[in-house]
Amino acid sequence: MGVQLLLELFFLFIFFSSGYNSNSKEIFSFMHISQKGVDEMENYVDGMKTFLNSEAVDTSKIPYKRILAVGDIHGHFSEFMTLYKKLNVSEDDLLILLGDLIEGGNENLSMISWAMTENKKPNVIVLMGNAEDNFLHKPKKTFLSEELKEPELVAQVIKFMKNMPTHYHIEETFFFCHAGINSKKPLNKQSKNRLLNSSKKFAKKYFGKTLVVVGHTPVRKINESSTVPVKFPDRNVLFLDTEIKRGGRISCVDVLSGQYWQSDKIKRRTIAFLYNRDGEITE
Ligand SMILES: [Mn+2]
Repeated sequence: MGVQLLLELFFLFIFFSSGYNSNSKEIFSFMHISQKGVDEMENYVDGMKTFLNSEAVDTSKIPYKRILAVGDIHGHFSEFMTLYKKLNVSEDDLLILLGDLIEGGNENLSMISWAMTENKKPNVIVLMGNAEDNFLHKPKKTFLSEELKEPELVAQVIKFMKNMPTHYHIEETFFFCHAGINSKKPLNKQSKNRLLNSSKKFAKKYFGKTLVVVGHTPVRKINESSTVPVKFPDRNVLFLDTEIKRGGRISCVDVLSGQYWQSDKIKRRTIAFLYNRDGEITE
């Protein structure tokens, strides 16, 4: 007997044992859950429901269906694409990449080119990580210089990286940056260094009501056994780096629902696609 069938029997049991007093909306929600199956039911970040239901959170003014925050990608464009396809991003969604798009894998140019093209859309935001900042200060031979032979394209990439914002604020509810903050300072007065390089320590000292959403610190450093996004216990901080570089995955959380999705793990290290200067895929 499959898990799916067991699950449906379970919900049928709950449904009938709950009696016939339920209104039609509740009946629908039971059927909805049983159809979606066990995977999607489990894919919610622990503690996010509590955060979103707290009195301090007002998402009524936010004009998006989903706010999708994506953690560290580190040059793994093919794996990022396996995640991106699952997301079915539409114009009603806001997509935020939390930085560290490069350094680690060998699809840095593909990743940056994709980001440069997508960034032109009003509902896509690409934040700077310490990897982009490092590259701007001392470009390394092992990385983009190998892939980037055309000086014009190099110039475009550098210009794009220089203009990457370091953080993004949505109302008083959400604050996005690559690594973290100085908890003693207001969110709109943070230094670039803190935003890009903070260690996990900031989370303990942060008592704000705004949810701070970051990558950079691997989730296993927050919770040793975790391979999925983690909300810091009793604090409004969400960690998203599930370590694609070290056998993990790339993660995305919809901060309006707490639902998350993950990429495939790394299968092979080849360049699957290259984007040309017009943002078109070339094989
Ligand atoms: Mn980082």
